Amino acid sequence: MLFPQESETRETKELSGIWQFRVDWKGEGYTKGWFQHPLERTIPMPVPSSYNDITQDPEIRDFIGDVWYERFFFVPRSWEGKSIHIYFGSVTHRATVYINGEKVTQHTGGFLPFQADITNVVKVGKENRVTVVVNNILDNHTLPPGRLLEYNDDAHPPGFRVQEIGFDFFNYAGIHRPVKLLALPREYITDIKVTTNIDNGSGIVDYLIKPTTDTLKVEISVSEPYSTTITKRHGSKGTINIPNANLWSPADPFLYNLTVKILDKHDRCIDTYHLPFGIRTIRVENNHLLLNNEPIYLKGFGMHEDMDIKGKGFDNAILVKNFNLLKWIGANSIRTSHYPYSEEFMFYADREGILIIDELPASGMNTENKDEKIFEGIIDEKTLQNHLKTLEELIDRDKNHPSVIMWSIANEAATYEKNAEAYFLTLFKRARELDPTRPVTVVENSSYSATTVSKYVDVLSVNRYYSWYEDPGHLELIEYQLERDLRNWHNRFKKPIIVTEYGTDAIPGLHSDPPVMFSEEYQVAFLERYHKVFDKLNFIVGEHVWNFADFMTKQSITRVNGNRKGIFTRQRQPKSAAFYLKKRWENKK
Ligand code: BDP
Repeated sequence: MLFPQESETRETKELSGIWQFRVDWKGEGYTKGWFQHPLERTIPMPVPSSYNDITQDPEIRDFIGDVWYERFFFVPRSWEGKSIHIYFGSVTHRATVYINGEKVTQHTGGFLPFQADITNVVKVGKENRVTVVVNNILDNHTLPPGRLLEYNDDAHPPGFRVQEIGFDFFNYAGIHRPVKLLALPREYITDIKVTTNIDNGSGIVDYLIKPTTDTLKVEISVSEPYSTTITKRHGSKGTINIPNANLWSPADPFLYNLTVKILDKHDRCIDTYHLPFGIRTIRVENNHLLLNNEPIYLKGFGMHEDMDIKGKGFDNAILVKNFNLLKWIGANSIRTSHYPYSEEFMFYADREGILIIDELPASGMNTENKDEKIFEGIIDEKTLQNHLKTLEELIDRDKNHPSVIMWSIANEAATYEKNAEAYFLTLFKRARELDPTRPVTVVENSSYSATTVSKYVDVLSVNRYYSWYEDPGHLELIEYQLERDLRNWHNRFKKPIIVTEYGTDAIPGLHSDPPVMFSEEYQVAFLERYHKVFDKLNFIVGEHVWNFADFMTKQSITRVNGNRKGIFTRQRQPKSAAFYLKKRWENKK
């Protein structure tokens, strides 16, 4: 599926704005046919946004179940004869979409786009109604997994239930990313795949174009920005050689343009799509991660899509601000912890030269119950099938982004369980089949000796919290414990390591010397000690601090209005550690 864009032959219409919204308190919307008529008793709700923090009603914030969204829109007369589609950047976690009361699609998975052909259900030149039912319930088969806990004891009133989650971010829900109408020609380009290689300074570009009908003529051309065409070819697949290519890298995120056209038998253009692409390679060799055959060291963060009021709702101001901060602090990479981010984010990363570890929404595949084995009957075949489907959707969406340098299959799963091995091996195989050009990893909090999975990764990814969750307050133990641990990982697997999480909560304005936990000084001292170890070990190829910014979580006794491990506050203001990191990263190659 291609990202919706305007072109010589394509039109889009944003359906973002204020929609009507109704909570289905009794779970009766489907049976009562709410989709058949305009919704009654609604309240206004912005799209895109999470709905949780918009009202003053705690029952809406913490609601479990279906909520209904609706808006009216015109399909202009000029769209007569076009192929008309509706695109959702993401709806979290499950969506059912109706147009004028007719069901057009449903989608499970809250962090990836979907699209439906609505040509036959929309009224052209008239007003139409779109209704979206959004469900936020997570179970053992969803990604991320969760469990609906229905209490049946004396301590809780009848019917009391909570959505249990094993991941550490607020379970925001709603229409989180832009909704768009697309008017395409009747025959159009459905997919483009570009992979690149380098040979003696030349860029080798393989392309594969899929039109709606295979027999349609395809024409492609490659150009440099603001410059003339370098080459023009016919055919839906081929290889282009670009001598003295400008390679894409964080230092110079150079993007070429690929213009794809399909032509009718008189060579008249039917459809045009413009894809920016970068020429670069990424691979692992011995202890190194090589970008364009040169070792690269990752400096950056695990992040979240998270903000005051809008929750996980996409916002251009936050997108640009986040990237400005990444640049300001000297970061060159991030991990999309713990789910795929918006497509807008991915395009922006291509442009800005930020490397991305692209993570699936598989966080929380573990249990705190020592007697339970989650990969024995809880996470099962059905979960695996859903995990595979989500992997396929992710690679399909993000395959052309030069910024994406690695796929992360999961975060902190119970990889020490025996059954985890076969589960993850299936996913690794599929990832490599779909994309043999990028390394694959799984982010671990297991020990080097217990994991059954890390032997299959290309790069080891480990999260470590010495002197925070382990031996809290004992900064002096960091070097001893961390060095020993990282050496053990390397000795067993002989692969490069990215420390994908390390960090402490820091409350801005809380100062303490000597440093104590939760102070800004403790966060700085903690990072300094970790960095001493990283700088000593030549198999460490990246440091991703947890987290870029403070973010909301479920309420708990270890969370002071969310997770405060941000280097920036939730409002994107720097804590002391931001200035320390800026100094380090600007000087570290
Ligand atoms: C790690 C998780 C991350 C949490 C972090 C923390 O991967 O999602 O937010 O710990 O506790 O275990 O701050």
